Amino acid sequence: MAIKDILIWPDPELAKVSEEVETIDDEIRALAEDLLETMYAADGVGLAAPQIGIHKRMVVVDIYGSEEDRPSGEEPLVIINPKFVHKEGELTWEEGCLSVPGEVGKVTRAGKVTMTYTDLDGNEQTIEAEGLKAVALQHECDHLDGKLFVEYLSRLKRNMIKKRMLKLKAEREEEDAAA
Ligand code: GNR
Ligand code: NI
Repeated sequence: MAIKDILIWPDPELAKVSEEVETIDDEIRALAEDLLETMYAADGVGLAAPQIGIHKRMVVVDIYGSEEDRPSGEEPLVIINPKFVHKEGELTWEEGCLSVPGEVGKVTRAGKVTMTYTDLDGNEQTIEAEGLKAVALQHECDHLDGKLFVEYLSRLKRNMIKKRMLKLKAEREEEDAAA
């Protein structure tokens, strides 16, 4: 298990389309552990593999954000090769993204979704979700297609965010060079 660095937008790695997972092996099980650990360390409610530079169609979601706050019986979702089979309604949510730290923006997505995916045991699963869970599933799946929530914002807002992210990245690079 390891906490991985999360890529910051804009980064060409975040814009790539991720590849289907063919077999669930030790590498995939280790990736699931890393995604969960990295998500919890960053206080996120979801994380997609491409955010840590791994272009596989795999995401984790835990809308409770931490193991302490999660009701008993609920487990974090480890989702492999997700596909939406149904979307309905609309829901506008103020979204953030661990790859766009400190920024938020309103995004309108489907309000209710049905998704199929493969779990870590190789079983096909179907889940229905609404509210934050539906938002998070759609946000994470967008990452697998190289899409971030900033793409739903106005060009003006997106450009302001891009400037701040470039500044943040430059500052971090300076810190790393000094270390
Ligand atoms: O932690 C996260 N919070 C969040 C809040 C509103 C809508 C979507 C999200 S997902 C985000 C974690 C993340 O960036 N996943 O890719
Ligand atoms: Ni995100």
